[in-house]
Amino acid sequence: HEADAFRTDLMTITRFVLNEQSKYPESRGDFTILLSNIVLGCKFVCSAVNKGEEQKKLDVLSNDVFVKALVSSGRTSVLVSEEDEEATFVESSKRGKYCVVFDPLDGSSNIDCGVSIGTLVLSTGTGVHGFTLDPSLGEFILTHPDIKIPKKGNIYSVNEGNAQNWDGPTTKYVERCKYPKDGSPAKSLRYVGSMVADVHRTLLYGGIFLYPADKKSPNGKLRVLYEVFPMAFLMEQAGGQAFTGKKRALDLVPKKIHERSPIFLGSYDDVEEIKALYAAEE
Ligand code: AHM
Ligand code: MG
Repeated sequence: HEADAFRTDLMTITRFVLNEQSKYPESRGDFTILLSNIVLGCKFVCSAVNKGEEQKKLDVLSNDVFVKALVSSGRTSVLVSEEDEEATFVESSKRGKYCVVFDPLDGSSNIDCGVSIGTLVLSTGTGVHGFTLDPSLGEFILTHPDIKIPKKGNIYSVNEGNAQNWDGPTTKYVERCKYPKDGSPAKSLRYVGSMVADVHRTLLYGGIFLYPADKKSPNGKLRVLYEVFPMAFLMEQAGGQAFTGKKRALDLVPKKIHERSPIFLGSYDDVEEIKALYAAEE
């Protein structure tokens, strides 16, 4: 049966990346080795979360595991973690060619109440592919090949508690989500408060995720290197868009490692609408 063939032909994340790698004759497998160490970190986070480690410890533990796994891969030269003030420069005997920037565990305020905090989807520039950890196998298996975000969605996702401090275009956009002028149905609001979970839902169901600038945080909250860039890259690879309020998010050039930026990302048409509102302001 076709279904059985699919169930028994397991596409692990390592097999997937080796397949991709074989398309580039000059590649030497460095990325595959790097990724298998990242995957180890992801498995650790999963097991620690399931054991019910408390939040504080889990952040620190996850960061330690990622840093050690990445250094020991022998494929990295600079590590920049959301958890560490300074970048880590790998000692020369273990140095490789990759620079890795990461947030070891996103949405940590959600840990203690068991709300979702982690997903792993992968893009190496040839679409977005979703892998699910099968705990009995201890392997990430390809479950969502070539994810494409719906062109338009009916969900908006934002922390509305900040509404009193928003700028004009954001206020107008959210108002339109609730009271559409063109006769279309109002959008639904969904906000987990873990960016990984909110963006994951946006990828699969469509819609828009916003973390705008506001009077209290003129640069927004989310960090360019670990939150804005990776999610913007995934969105574009899935056929959506990511906008900062001024420009395409991937055109940002950060000046410091922990820099923040406002972000609007999601379905192509929904992001077009917010872009138009910002353009009208100028
Ligand atoms: P954190 O680094 O404290 O975990 O903050 C990052 C998280 C994101 O996952 C999420 O999108 C955002 O903060 C939610 O912020 P807020 O609570 O202001 O809505
Ligand atoms: Mg984070």
